[in-house]
Amino acid sequence: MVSTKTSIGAFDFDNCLMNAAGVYCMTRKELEAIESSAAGSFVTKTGTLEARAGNPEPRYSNTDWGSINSMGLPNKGVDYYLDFVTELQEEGGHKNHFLSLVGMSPEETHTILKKVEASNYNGLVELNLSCPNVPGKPQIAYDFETTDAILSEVFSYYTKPLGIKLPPYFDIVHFDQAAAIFNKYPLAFVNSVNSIGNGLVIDDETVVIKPKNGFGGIGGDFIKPTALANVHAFYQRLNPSIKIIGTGGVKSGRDAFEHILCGASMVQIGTALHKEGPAIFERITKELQNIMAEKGYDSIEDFRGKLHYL
Ligand code: YRO
Repeated sequence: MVSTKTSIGAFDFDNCLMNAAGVYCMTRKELEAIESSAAGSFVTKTGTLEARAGNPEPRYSNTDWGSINSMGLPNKGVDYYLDFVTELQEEGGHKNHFLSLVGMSPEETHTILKKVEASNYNGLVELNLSCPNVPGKPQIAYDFETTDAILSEVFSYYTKPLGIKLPPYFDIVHFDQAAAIFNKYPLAFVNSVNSIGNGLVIDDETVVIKPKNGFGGIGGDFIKPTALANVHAFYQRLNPSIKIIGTGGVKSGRDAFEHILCGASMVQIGTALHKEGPAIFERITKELQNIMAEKGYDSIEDFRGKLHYL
């Protein structure tokens, strides 16, 4: 039988497929549904220091090809998610998990990470770098000076396994510059990609989501080529100790196979999970296993990163 097991740092997972942050991960109930599905793990909705209601609805819309969202970071506050993953850790016998978090400012990010450092939670943390810094500046991950400063500060006090969630980059020089910064730090992983920012979807003559006059992050079919390029660009550039999580445009076993071929050790599902629900993990796992069996691969390490070039 072919296996889709994987690992990130010291953490093992029976399956490389899991949810992407923001989808099916707001409440304990949703997280429990991922936990009891065929997924290998879950990541929580990005938690901020205080709970947030997020933007006015409608703030998420499905399209034929994917989705657009401007949720505005609704979440129950980082303590809610930290308490839950710590509870599961201490109970034992559960999967390993990812706690996603970010502050509404670099100061708040450090406050949260110091809280996690001081807690009993020893699992993985995913720091969402697609977040506001100061008005008039781009999101943190598009401001390399700020990214470097935040990571430098974080690793002066944070000793537990930490990775970063990245927006897509679109220029080779940006891949080079970003990777040079990430390679300075003991990151457990980078996760590429968050939604492609600030798209606009129109139905007849009207936008489909209320916030930002309809502008929002794009997910689904159109983002797969961008996601694969980001996964492979970082796979080519990062220290081998920094694992890659591939996210973007995954709705079939073939899509997951391509992310792994580009170097992904774990593959996350967002838009398609939102459409199909947690039963998607069993379907895509079977599809991936079938492709692997046809090709004679026993484990994802047999083909991970082994993309062929012309
Ligand atoms: O709107 C969101 O909560 C959201 N949507 C995404 O597609 N990606 C994200 O990282 C987030 C949270 C962060 C932010 C976009 C609100 C700054």
